Amino acid sequence: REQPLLEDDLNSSTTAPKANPKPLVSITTGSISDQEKLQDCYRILNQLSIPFEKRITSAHRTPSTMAAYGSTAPSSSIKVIVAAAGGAAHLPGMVAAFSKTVPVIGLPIKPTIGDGWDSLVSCTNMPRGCPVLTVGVNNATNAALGAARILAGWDEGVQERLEGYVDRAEAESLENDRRLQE
Ligand code: RP5
Repeated sequence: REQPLLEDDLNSSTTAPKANPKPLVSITTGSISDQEKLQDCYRILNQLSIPFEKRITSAHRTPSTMAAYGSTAPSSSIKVIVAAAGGAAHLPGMVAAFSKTVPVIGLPIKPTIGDGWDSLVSCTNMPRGCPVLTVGVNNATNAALGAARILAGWDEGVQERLEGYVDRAEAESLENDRRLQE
């Protein structure tokens, strides 16, 4: 797992987030068994002070709940959905179908059988008209940063904190390069 970034940048933020804000990002997994793979996503959203909610809505076990979840998203505070599932990963596509206008980031989870290719193509091979913006298998970091980039388009506070995160990551990489050459 990556080391935490951004603590100093958060402290220097001039656009403070509100206390107890409504969630801007909703993260749904298909199963409780996916939760351990989502930890980097939760950590980064917390670092960026982006309010989010966690759900478990299964396209197969709780299809009615999943449909209601997707259908009500456009009229809620939610601006981005991260949908994570493994194997027969129908959840991201079905949530995208029901939510109609909300950007859905698909996070393919590596299943217990296979390397996650099935999860990946389940997210990417959507029919025209119903996009799932897909990150790499188990790449919860990029799911969080992708959501942050979408929000940064209209939220100056998120933009500021995300810039801090990216700048810190660049500084860390340059420092690693310098140490390697010592
Ligand atoms: C998918 O099936 C879930 O997203 C999970 O990745 C996979 C296996 O689920 P469990 O059988 O572990 O609950 O729906």
